[in-house]
Amino acid sequence: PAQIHLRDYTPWPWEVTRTELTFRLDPDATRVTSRLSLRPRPGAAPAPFFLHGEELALLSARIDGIPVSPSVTPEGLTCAVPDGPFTFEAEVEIAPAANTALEGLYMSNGVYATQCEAEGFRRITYYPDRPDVLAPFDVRIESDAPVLLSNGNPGASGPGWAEWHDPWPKPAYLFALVAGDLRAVRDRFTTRSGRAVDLAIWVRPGDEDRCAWALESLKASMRWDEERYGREYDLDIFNIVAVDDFNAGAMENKGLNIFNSALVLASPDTATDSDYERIESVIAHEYFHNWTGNRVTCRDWFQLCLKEGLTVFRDQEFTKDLRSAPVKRIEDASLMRARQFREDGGPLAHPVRPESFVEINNFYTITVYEKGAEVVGMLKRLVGDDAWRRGCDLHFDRHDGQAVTIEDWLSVFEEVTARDLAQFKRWYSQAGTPRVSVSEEWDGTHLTLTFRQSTPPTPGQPEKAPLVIPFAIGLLHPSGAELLPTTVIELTATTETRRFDAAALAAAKGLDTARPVASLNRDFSAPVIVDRPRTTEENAFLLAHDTDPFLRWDAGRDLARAVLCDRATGAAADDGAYLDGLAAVLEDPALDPAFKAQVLALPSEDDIAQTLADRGLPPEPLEIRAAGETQRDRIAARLGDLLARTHDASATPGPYRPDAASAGRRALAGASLALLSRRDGGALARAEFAAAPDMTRSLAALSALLSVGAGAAELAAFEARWRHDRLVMDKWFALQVVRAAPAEAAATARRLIGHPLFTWTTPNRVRSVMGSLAGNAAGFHHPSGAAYDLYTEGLLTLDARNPQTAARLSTAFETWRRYAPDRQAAIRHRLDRIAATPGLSRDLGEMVGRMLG
Ligand code: B3K
Ligand code: ZN
Repeated sequence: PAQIHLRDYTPWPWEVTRTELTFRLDPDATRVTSRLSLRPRPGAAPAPFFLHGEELALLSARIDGIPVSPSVTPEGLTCAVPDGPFTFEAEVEIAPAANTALEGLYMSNGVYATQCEAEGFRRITYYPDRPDVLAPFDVRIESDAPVLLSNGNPGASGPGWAEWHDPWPKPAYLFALVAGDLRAVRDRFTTRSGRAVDLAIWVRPGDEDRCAWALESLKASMRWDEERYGREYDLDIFNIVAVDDFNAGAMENKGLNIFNSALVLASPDTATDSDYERIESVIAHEYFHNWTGNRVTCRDWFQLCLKEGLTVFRDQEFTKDLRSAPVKRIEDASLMRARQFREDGGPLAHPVRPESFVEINNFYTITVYEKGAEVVGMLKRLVGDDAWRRGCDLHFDRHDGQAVTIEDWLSVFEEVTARDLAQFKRWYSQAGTPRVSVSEEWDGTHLTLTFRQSTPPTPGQPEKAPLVIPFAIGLLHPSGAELLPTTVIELTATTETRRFDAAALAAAKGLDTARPVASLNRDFSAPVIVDRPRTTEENAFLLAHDTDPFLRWDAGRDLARAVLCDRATGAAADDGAYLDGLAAVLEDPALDPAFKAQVLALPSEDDIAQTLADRGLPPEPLEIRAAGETQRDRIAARLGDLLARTHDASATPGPYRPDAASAGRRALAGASLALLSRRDGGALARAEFAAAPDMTRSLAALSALLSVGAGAAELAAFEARWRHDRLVMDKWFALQVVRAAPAEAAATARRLIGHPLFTWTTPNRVRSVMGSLAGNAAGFHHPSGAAYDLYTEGLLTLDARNPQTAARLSTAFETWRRYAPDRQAAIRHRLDRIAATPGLSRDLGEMVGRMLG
């Protein structure tokens, strides 16, 4: 399959001035007629007229009303066209009910829905399916379904038909259509300039009572974007539809967002606190795309991070404003370290702006999204809050209605700051996680810090150049007082040195001169690995005293990591300082319960595996699991009474409320309960499960029970109660696999795949079993190889139906080279088997090829 390269970009030689579509909906034979008004783009070089189109039956085509016979290939059509403006009309037939790939027009529980990003519109009709071709759309839908929706503002309608007009020129990837028996939960929002906007969330009958939170979140997002970025909504109506069968989380189609129902529907008895937080942030993310993505879009798919990195950054800011900024920063940094560093360090590493691809859907990655957001955050830190806002305003003013590039984005900041961002731009083109090693010299009065940056080679990029790294640091006096408040050092050369007069800083505070403790990369100011091993004493000190909450958490995490690595490699482990530090955090009344819960969590098994691999020690997943189990037992034994008090003090009496403070208390209660279960065999968890007032506590109790090998009766009771509820059942499927003992994980997953409620056609259900198996590291990598086999079979079964989701799940194998030779061979064998399978999709084929690379 062909590689597409950024360097080959050329604009399309025509412009579409209007797109008119008519849909006559039928599950097996939907007719789509299209009428495109075209004119040559001024200055365009002559080229053949080509329209994308895949899996379409072309029934007829006309140019300026005269029938033509285009030449058709599996990728599209070409035909001769006039020199000046002309219209192109086509009629095609498609079969939405047979579409299990969930790209283009498909059906979910009898509802018609679309997913066009990135290149799904070409499965609906012949079109220049590329993000730099923008047009206003007029859509007519004919169907006996009671609800007929498309983008933009509603036009005329009657029994069996409806028209929609979207005045804002948009690329085809933002097109959407929904039709079916849906119910609306409505509200209204008045923008600050006085435009009244009708809001509606469309769901299946029976789900109406689970929409309130999504609606609240939507209104909060609309308000926030006005206040923080001066951006208003621009249509009379904003629709959100929830569908059960969806490859991604949600999609920002203009005026008609389509969501995975798991990211819309919430009620206290069916959704957890994390679900509520996720829903709030994804509703915001898709809404924010209206400006960062829709009004200003991407020139080509290589620029994906232009909209995704920026929009993730914006939704992170939103969550920080609504909830706890430090806790959100810890969550985002953990995600980067757990998943993005892993991608950056393996065969799938790619720059935030990739330079080539086979299948663009394989590049909706944690690197493009989350590292993309980190790069935006560094830019903001470098230019400052004021220039940030002026730069964003200029970006929106200048590029409204355009499809632009990272160069365009950076140039507005160069303009408002008169600063050269050429070196900064390397963050977009250079893959891999930079390391900053820091060495210290103390001469009795001055502390000299030397920073050395390097980025390891990644596939296709053997040599790396130095980056601009905004590195936030602070200095603490051994008494715990802060000598140097957070200061951002801009590292630009491979080696940089900074000298601090610690004696003078101390004297200014009336303190004696003593060697300070450096607090490095505060607030995770740059997505780098800091190579400056901290001693146990330093970590304990920072955990107790740092003024930066992220670094306090990080120091605790470092203590835990060191203990777990020692245990997992059979070295003597001393957890005294770690346990003392945990106790102090739990006992500190000034700390936020959500923060305490974060400190109480052990690093993930994958984190330990990566840490060991970085030291040249092949990780052994079973040993890592055992190390964690031992450590949890020790925490429970040593801190049991404190945990019991913490648990009781974190109670949230009264009706469930999803706010951050209540959620934080429940998180701490849940984390304490899990540890306490190790002492009482699950007695308390059993009682809590029986009396659980909401899903958060029900699931926390069930999880605690399963992790101590109990909970069979509760699992059965849960199933009996929730059998009819697909979203709750996803949790039931997932939890059993995640909590299964290593030797039983594959068998548990196999049994669940045989469960009557399992189906390969709903991605959420597939992920709840397959994704959870990959998430159970000790089970996935069990030496029997049973999980590898099951996973391989699963990927192939899924690939035949839904290549995009299969390709995404295949990343479970991306770490294969970090393991010992026998395990490497075992995984390689399965990857080879997948690669050799006839009829493999382009999606999965590309992923496996890169992993074997
Ligand atoms: N833009 C969509 C993702 C589309 C996924 C295509 N494979 C959701 C989002 O990032 O907001
Ligand atoms: Zn997005």
